[in-house]
Amino acid sequence: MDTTRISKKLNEILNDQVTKEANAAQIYLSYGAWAETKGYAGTADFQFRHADEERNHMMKVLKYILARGSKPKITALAAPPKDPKNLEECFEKIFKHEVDNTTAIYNIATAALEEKDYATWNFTQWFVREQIEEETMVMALLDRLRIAGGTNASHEALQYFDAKMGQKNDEAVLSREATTENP
Ligand code: OFO
Repeated sequence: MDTTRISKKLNEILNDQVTKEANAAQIYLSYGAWAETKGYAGTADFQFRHADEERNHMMKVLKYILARGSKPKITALAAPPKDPKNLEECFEKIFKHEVDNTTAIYNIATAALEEKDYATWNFTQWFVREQIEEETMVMALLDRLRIAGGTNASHEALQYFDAKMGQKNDEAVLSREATTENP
């Protein structure tokens, strides 16, 4: 008796997502290594923490495929992109990467809805929220870099930014959690 509870198509795109999350971890790892060699130890910590988060996302999708009675396929990973030129470019590339990942999550949600696979649609909602958080967090970091002077930022400003990255709480506050007392 076949107990598989996801279609072939959804199985494939969920599998692609396992690879995508693992690739994302490689990107953060490689940017972390770049940051540390440039002396940005706090930013490197941030990237390394984030590499772990991406691996956790990979595990969630992998476990979901298993839980729905199918078998995930583990594939080779892509080489990470080349090193950024500076911190601003680093976070711009990360932002683009996150938006690209959001599109991939939306594609899974859309395919799940088309198939009336509400279990998979429900599963994707955790990721939809996670992507809002990640995009919000990176946008805030880009704002801080721009305020510090962008590519013309002084060493002192970059040092301050980097020190904050080391201690940073990586969670962004979602707009749905805002109140008038705590906007
Ligand atoms: Fe997996 O959340 Fe970022 O990409």
